[in-house]
Amino acid sequence: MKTQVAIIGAGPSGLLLGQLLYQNGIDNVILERKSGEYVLSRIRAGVLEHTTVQGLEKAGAAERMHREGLVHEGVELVFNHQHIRVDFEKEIGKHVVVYGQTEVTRDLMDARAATGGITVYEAQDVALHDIDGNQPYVTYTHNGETHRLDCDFIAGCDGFHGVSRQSIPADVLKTYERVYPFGWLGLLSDTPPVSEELIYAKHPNGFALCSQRSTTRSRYYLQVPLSDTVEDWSDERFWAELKNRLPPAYAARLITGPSLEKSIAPLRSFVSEPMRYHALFLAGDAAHIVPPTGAKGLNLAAGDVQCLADAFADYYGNGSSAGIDGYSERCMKRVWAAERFSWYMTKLLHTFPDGDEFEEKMQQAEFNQLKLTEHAAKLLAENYVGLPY
Ligand code: FAS
Ligand code: PHB
Repeated sequence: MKTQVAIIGAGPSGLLLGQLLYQNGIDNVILERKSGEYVLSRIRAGVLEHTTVQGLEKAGAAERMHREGLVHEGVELVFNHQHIRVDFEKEIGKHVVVYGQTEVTRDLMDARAATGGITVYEAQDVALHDIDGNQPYVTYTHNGETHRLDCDFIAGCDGFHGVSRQSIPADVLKTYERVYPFGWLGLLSDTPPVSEELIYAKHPNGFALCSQRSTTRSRYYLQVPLSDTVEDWSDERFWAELKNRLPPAYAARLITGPSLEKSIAPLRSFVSEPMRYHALFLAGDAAHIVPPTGAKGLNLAAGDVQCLADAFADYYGNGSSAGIDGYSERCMKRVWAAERFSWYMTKLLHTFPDGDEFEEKMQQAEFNQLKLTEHAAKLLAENYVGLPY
């Protein structure tokens, strides 16, 4: 089989890239290790920046998001029961849309199926070949048979544990990493959200986040030690600890119910440079990871992919390689800005096991800055709603 761009991974990055390439008349094939059902079963992000909304509109996959997504014009920060509301519309005249990654993925899958785009699910043993030569190709096995996919370029959209980043020689790749000494225990429930807007709460016991998927489905998170497992946390224990960490007024009106899903995600900041190696281009979690405190992971991926689609459109449409040659440098500016913001929000709102009283005072002073100075709140709003790609 031959195509112009071979895409590895059918998460949001791969699917959005596939759609944007289709819109530009660029042939592409997606190879995904798991089944479509498995990909949809993963509960992840919930907040879409305006550039991600634009990407879905360009991909022809925004109709249900506009119909069902919830426009949020602000967010609440609670610091040991002191409140701040950061008003996006007042500070920067923009908003975010709350719409689950699962639904984004479903919409992109449906849009791709409507175009007849080829996605090979359960493609095993994907391997990249001749990426620094003049005849790059990918091999994989499917239903016990080995296949070869010849291509001009390979887009590594296969996430943090994928094969693409590992295909770049170690002496070429530079990586940066910070692993945080805690994880997030997430719970999904068919209960009405405790508040209209998201609440990021810092408490001596640890961080808590109140998010949502709709007016009847909520998503909550608790900071937990890395040694904890989901089995340590019954629904009852989760709800009781969430109430501990929320201000009394919210705790009193929290509606609890059975969990639909519970999982623990580790938190790390990670960047690998460059995001291009000859015919191979990395996008999304394959290239970088952010702690979810800044709601950036999915949105960074969407920004990478829009850059990459523009670059391929320039190459195939105008014969210019300026976009693909400048891809990594252009993405890195936004990636590092998002890494900084996600690290900042994580440092501000979590209780660090090795933190001392000085750290606590620094967190309180930072929170006071947000409460008392206009430009601090404006800067947070600009970063949360999303920087241009
Ligand atoms: P993904 O990891 O989503 O997709 C990569 C795809 O490639 C997967 O389907 C995988 O099966 C496939 N793949 C991997 N190796 C392969 C191989 N060798 N061959 C073929 N296919 C292969 N972000 C937020 O903004 N907010 C959150 O709350 C949040 N929570 C998260 C919770 C967890 C547990 C995780 C892991 C991430 C979370 N994220 C969150 C970040 C997440 O949303 C990512 O940013 C987003 O999924 C990035 O999308 P992709 O780059 O497509 O990577
Ligand atoms: C979510 O709804 O899953 C979510 C929202 C905001 C975050 C992280 C996760 O910062």
